[in-house]
Amino acid sequence: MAERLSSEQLIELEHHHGAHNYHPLPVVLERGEGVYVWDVEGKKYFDFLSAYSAVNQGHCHPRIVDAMVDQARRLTLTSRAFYNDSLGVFEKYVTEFFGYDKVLPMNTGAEAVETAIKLTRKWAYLVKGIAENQAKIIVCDGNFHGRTTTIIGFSDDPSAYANYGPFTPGFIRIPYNDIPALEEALKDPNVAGFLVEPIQGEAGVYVPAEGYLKKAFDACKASNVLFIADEVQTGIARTGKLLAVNHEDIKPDLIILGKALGGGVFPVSAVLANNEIMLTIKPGEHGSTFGGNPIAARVAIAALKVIQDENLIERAETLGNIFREEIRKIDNPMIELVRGKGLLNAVIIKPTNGKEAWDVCLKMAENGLIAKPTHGHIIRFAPPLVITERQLLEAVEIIKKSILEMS
Ligand code: IF1
Repeated sequence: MAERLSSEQLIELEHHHGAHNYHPLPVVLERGEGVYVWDVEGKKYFDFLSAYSAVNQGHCHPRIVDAMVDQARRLTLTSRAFYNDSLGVFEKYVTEFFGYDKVLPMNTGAEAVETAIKLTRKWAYLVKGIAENQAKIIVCDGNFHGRTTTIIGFSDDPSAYANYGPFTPGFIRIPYNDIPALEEALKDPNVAGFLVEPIQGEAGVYVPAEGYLKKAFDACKASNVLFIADEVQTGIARTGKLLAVNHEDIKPDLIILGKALGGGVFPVSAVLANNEIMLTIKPGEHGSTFGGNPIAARVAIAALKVIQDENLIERAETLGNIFREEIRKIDNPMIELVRGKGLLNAVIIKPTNGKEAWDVCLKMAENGLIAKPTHGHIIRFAPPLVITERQLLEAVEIIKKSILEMS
């Protein structure tokens, strides 16, 4: 039996042998099931991060794990040089599930965002008729779309872009949730697309004003500009609708999916679009070794079936309302406000007595719930959507207890 290493020993291994590109909470996990995870010492926690919304269906969902294992025993990877018996089945399923003509499968969210950028530029030159290399894409302050050099190039977060230049040209950044700023930017005839998160996750679950998405969509359509929704984090039922854009009456030209499309077990991402946009890319003009592989295809079908069969959209809506209502009842100066949609929520923590969000997260971990701060003073709370009301209320008690123990 291999020697069991302690949390401290495992943390030391990562510190010594791994890049220091993260600063994790000092919790070392070894098992996950549904809403729970266990550390190597056997301590049980509620997972309230869900791997940043990639584990919407709960840890190690049996149907999704079975789909992965069954396929892995039969055929794992063919590349796209040949056909296989899974990709077309997935493509039919996912395009009908979301209501688009076609899908371009990739692996990570950033790859899907890059794919959407390339599709938008192809469409700009081949359909809209913008002059070669002049296409521009509008993005928003506070955006987070991934970590590639092109994507960080249009970020306004120094920790994302500092000392990584030079960057890809062709992006215009405007304030989020600001229609006049968008209308002004849309006057540029070389604008091809508007890339936006329906709710800004990393920015601290920034929910735009009611009607913002519809007004933005209409403004884009009036200027023959593509509306590109990044639903990598907000999609797949997380905000109480199948897609966060479904809270308003719009149909984006491109939908970017990732994270929970892979059911928390396998990297699966995709871009959905109709033929006029999707067919601008011809054979050999874009691709990926693992994009659309048989395991990803079978896992994604199972991941979406679980969303449907277990009514996770309605559950996120109902339990999200309960969560925000219960947190708002906590009468404590550390809790400035709670905001979100469905089970994508964030609590703004007011530093008090020298304690801040990080300290609250350490205390919650002690009390059996893991979550992580973003931008210093905001704690994101995003449990797997399979959480029950009783479990949610139990978790709220842990949050309340931890806050009260802070002061
Ligand atoms: C990290 C943040 C969240 C995303 C949206 C694309 C991607 C992401 C809206 C790229 C990824 C992840 C990345 C991960 C932490 C997490 C994150 F804090 F970084 F910003 F969720 F808010 N679009 N978000 O949220 O998808 O390539 O990672 O599969 O980089 O630390 P990816």
